[in-house]
Amino acid sequence: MAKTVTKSAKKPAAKAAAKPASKAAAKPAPKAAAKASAKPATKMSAPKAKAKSAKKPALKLSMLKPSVNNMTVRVFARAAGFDAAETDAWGNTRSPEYMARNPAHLTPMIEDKGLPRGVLWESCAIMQYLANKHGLEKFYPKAPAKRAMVDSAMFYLIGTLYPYVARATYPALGFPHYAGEVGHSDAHPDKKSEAQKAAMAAIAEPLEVFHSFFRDGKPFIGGKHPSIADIRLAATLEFLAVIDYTLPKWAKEYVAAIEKKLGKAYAEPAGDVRGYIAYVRSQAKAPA
Ligand SMILES: N[C@@H](CCC(=O)N[C@@H](CS)C(=O)NCC(=O)O)C(=O)O
Repeated sequence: MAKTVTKSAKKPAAKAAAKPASKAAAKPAPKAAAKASAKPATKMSAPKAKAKSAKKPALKLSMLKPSVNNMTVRVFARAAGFDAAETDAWGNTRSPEYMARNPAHLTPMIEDKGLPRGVLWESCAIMQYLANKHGLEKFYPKAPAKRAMVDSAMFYLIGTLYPYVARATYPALGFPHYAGEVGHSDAHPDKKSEAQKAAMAAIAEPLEVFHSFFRDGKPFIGGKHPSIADIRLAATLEFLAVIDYTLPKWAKEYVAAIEKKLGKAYAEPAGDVRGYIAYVRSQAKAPA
């Protein structure tokens, strides 16, 4: 049975990331195990099924619980049945040890001996690599044309939708802005608020593109089953709760459908993001 173990690299002090209560490790039912339990438990069939389900690919993941970039890979790892060991990198991403391995100081990051530099970051690249390596076609189709649509949706998300989401939500989340942005500067708070509102207003258009173009009447971008692009999109939309963004009806139903389809594999990492959002909102409301 696949399992996901979380260990803390460094105690996140009083930081908010510590707040979201992480439930017990999710144990997704891997295909082989699920198949096995559906079969009558005869002496003949049981050992075979056991042998099949015993070897789940191991995964070493450095992550931050409140982040949707990290939630993406955490959901994927659970849904795909990896035996994932998660290390909480809160407060540790700029340490000399971490920077020596990952000069971009980013999470999520996986470690894998097969990689030229031993590590890999960027949520979409991690999912693509793991899906390629383990032949997870259900999440990442092999046929070039179908795969291209998943890739296009992910690049469009990272390049266009996510920057709007970040500009709109990071001030409320208490996350730092990128250098050069109004939110990062010492501009008047009115100017920062204007930029935040403009970003919020800009979200609707690319969001609709995911619906009308990429889903194109299908339940998910991946068709009947959520692909890695769907996991990436659903996780991204989670951040919008912090600014009370009104999602269109289709998007609410879409996220609910992904959560229903992936079950605990989605709900547990989403719980960490939602817990963090609930925490920052409670702090914002608290009297000074
Ligand atoms: N495009 C990247 C974004 C990764 C990212 O921004 N990670 C942030 C957390 S949301 C991080 O690890 N920041 C720590 C740091 O910069 O030190 C992805 O999708 O993985």
